[in-house]
Amino acid sequence: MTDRNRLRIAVQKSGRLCEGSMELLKAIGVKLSIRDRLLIAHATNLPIDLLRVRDDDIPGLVMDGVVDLGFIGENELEEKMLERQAQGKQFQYKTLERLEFGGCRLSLAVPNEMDYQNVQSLQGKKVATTYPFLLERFFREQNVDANAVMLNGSVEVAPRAGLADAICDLVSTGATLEANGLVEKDVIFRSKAVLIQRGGDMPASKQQLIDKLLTRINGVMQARE
Ligand code: PRT
Ligand code: ZN
Repeated sequence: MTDRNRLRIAVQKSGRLCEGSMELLKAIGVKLSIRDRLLIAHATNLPIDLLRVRDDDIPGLVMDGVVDLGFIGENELEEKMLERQAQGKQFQYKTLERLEFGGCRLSLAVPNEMDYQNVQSLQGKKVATTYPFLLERFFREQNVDANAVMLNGSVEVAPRAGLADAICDLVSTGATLEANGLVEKDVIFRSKAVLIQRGGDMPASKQQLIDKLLTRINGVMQARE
């Protein structure tokens, strides 16, 4: 069981944000005893519990106030915010710090052979993505009438598989696009990992601990500049 008086922080259990989040926690002096299969890890020197989950779950856990803080990519956070807005659900949170890891961009990419002038070239086309809300917002802003096709994985093979005409996916080095015969055309969102806090009142003791962690994070980030 967890104690509600302890600060609860959600981190990605494994994946691209895991190492950066865990390294930062270590650098600011949070000592953790992690047992690989367990969802919860306790800090041994501070009243902090870590919830180790899939990154997709983190924005919701913070917005529902289930955890106090979360490390998450802005892409996932903004998508969840738009999704909740569309559903009329609450999406309160506060960004405490933009971090120096997890950098990537959400980009439109098309097959090498496609005649693409600008985003208007996608009029009436199908675009595969894991981020339909971010993509549809971009299409609305650009006055393009195109269809977002939701895929949770293998987005980059969708055009070859005949599922879509183009894709909108996260890119960091560009190697995945190139390996799949795709060219990056428009960046629709730039993302980094952020540390977010839930909305609502925070007990004074927890807020003091958050402030202490933030001061240390700023110190670590300055030292790394
Ligand atoms: O299991 P879980 O749900 O927790 O993890 P996940 O598989 O959903 O996420 P994960 O670990 O892949 O990514 C977590 C977060 O890392 C993303 O939400 C982004 O904020 C950030 N991030 C940074 C990236 C990338 N860079 C990235 N390159 N997320 C995914 N990619 C993928 C991209 O989707 C594509 O398949 O990497 C491929 C492209 O990489 P390049 O280098 O070939 O361009
Ligand atoms: Zn995920």
